[in-house]
Amino acid sequence: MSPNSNNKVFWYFRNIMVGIDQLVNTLFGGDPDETLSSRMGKSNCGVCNFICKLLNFLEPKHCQKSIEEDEGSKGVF
Ligand SMILES: [Ca+2]
Repeated sequence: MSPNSNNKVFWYFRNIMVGIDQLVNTLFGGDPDETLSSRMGKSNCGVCNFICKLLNFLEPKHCQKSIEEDEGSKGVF
């Protein structure tokens, strides 16, 4: 899915949210190219599993579907 003239406003705000998401992941020591959902989907930590379960109410299997296999190598922690 990519932006077109009919939904540019949607994509504008979606892109801002992804940017904020990746900034927060970076602040927590993660790869700046990876979203928190992808990182939590790969992780098995208790807090991550809890947050992913909450996100499942918004979108089923959100964290699993968000996993970016090619990202994460630049994370510090
Ligand atoms: Ca990415």
